[in-house]
Amino acid sequence: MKRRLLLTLACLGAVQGGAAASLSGAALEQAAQDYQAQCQGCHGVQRFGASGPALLPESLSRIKPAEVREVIAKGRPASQMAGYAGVLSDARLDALADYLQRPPATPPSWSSEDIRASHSLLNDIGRLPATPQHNADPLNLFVVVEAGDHHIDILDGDRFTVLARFASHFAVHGGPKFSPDGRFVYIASRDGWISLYDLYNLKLIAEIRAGLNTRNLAVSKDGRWVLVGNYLPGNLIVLDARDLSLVRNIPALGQDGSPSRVSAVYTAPPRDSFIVALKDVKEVWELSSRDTPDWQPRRIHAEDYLDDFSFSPDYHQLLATSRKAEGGQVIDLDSGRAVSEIALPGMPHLGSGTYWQRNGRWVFATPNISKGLISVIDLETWKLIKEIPTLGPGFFMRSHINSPYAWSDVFFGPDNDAIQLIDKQTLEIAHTLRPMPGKTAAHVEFTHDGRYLLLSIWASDGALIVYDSHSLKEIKRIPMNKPSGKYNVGNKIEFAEGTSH
Ligand code: DHE
Repeated sequence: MKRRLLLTLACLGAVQGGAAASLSGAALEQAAQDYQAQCQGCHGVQRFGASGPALLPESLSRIKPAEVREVIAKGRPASQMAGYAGVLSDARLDALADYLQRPPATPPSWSSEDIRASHSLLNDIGRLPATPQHNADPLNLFVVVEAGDHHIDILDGDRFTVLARFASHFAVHGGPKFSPDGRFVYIASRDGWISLYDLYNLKLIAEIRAGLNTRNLAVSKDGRWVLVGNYLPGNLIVLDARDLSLVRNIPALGQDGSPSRVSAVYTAPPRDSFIVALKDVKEVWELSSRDTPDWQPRRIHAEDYLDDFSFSPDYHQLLATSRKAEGGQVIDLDSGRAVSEIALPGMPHLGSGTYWQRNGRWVFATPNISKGLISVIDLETWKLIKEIPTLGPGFFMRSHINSPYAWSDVFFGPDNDAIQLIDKQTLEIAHTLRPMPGKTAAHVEFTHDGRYLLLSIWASDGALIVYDSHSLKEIKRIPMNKPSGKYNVGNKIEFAEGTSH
C-alpha cells in the first residue's frame, strides 16, 4: 500500500523560526527528490496540499522544526501519515524536514482561476427542504470542531447527543460563522478551504479553496456575502454565501501599495460592514456590505500594526493591541481616530475577551497569553478596573447573560487542567475546577438559554463536558478527540453577550 506523508500542525501557539541554513546543495537536491517520491502524492506537486495539508513555511510556522522531523520519522497517530524512519536515513530525514521549511523554488501563488477551479457544489440548496429535517431545536444546536481527527460534530443542545459528524479540511481554525437565520454554517481551515454546511438538512452544500493559508472568515449581516482573510496570498476573498462561488479577489495593499497579510476579518452588524485587520501595514479597513457593495475599503490609519482587537458592544469603537506596545488603543470607527490609550500589561488576547453589565455599566475582560492575569476594563472610561491573578496565562473567556460567572481557561503552564470562574459582579475568582486532572481544559460555550455549558478537554482521549451553569454539577461527558471550539447557533446569530463574535 502506498505510504502517505501527512503532517499535522497541531502545536499550540508555538511560533518557530525557519529552517537551518547549513544544508549543502546536494542534500537539498536529494530532499527535493525524496519529497517527489514520498510526499507529493498527498501534499501536492507544489507543496500546496492535496489530501494532506500544505507544506509551506507559512503553514508550518506554528510547529517546532524538531516536531516536523519527528512527524516525518514516526508518522502521526489517527491520521494517514506514516513514519519514514525505516525508509529514509537520519540525514535524509533531517534534510527533508529542513527542505519543507524553506520557501519553494517557485513562489506560491493562488489566483482567481485556481479558486474557481477548486469550487465544488455538492448539493443544490434549491432542491433541499427549507425546514429542519431533524427534531432538535435549530437555535440550540452546537457546531463542535473535533481537531484531533479533523471532524465537525453537530450536537443537539437539549439532549447533548451528536446528530451528525463529517470530515473537515485540515486544521479548522477560528469560529465557524452562521447565516442570519442559523440554517447555514461556514467553516474555514488553515489551508484555505471554506465549507458551507446546511444545518437543516445536515448536508455539505459546497466547498472552495479561497487561499493557501487562511486566517478566518466572516458573514455579512444580511447573509449574502462571505469574506475570507488570507495570509497567503495576502488578500481578501469575497464569496457568494449561497454557493461559495467567487465574487471578488481584493489584494491587501496599503495606501502606498505595500502588500500585507490579512490578520482577521469580522462582521460589524450595526454598521452593516466588515472590519479587516491587516498584519503588515498600519491600517484597519472597513468594507461596506450594504446592498450592492463596491468592495472599496475605507482606510483607517493606525499608530501601529494592530495584532489583536475587539469591539465595543455597539461597534462604534475598536479596542486594539499591538504586540510591540505595552498597552492598547481605542479607535473610534466613525471618526477613524485613536480616542484613548488603555493600560494593558503582558500580551492581552482581546479577540477572546468578553463583556458584561456590572452596576449598570459595560465592562470588558480579556485574558492574557503571557501572564496569569485577566484585565477588566470599564467600557465608558476605558480605565483598568482590576487585574485578576489567575493560575496561568489563558486563551479563551466566555459567559452568558444568564450566567453569574465568566469562565476562563488556564491554557499555558502546569495548571492547564484548571478552569477558573470569575464572579461577574465582585470580580473575584469564585471557583476553580479541574475536570480531568492532567489534561488541558479550554474553551467554553453556553446553551442558548445559558442553563448549561460545554467545556472542551483538549486531548486525543478528551471529551466535551456538560455542566449545569449554576450548580456547576457535571451533567454529561461525551468522549471526543481533541475537541477545540464549539459554537451555539442561537448565541452566535444573536451576537449574544458573552459569546465570541
Ligand atoms: Fe486562534 C479564533 C488568531 C492560535 C484556536 N484565533 C481566533 C481568531 C483569531 C485567531 C484572529 C478569531 C477568528 C474568528 O473566530 O473568526 N490564533 C490566532 C493567532 O494569531 C494565533 C495566536 C497563532 C496562529 O498561528 O494563528 C492563534 N488559535 C490558536 C491556537 O493555537 C489554537 C488554540 C488551536 C488551533 O486551532 O489552532 C487556536 N482560535 C482558536 C479557536 C478560535 C480562535 C478555537 C475560536 C474562538 C471562539 O470562541 O470564537
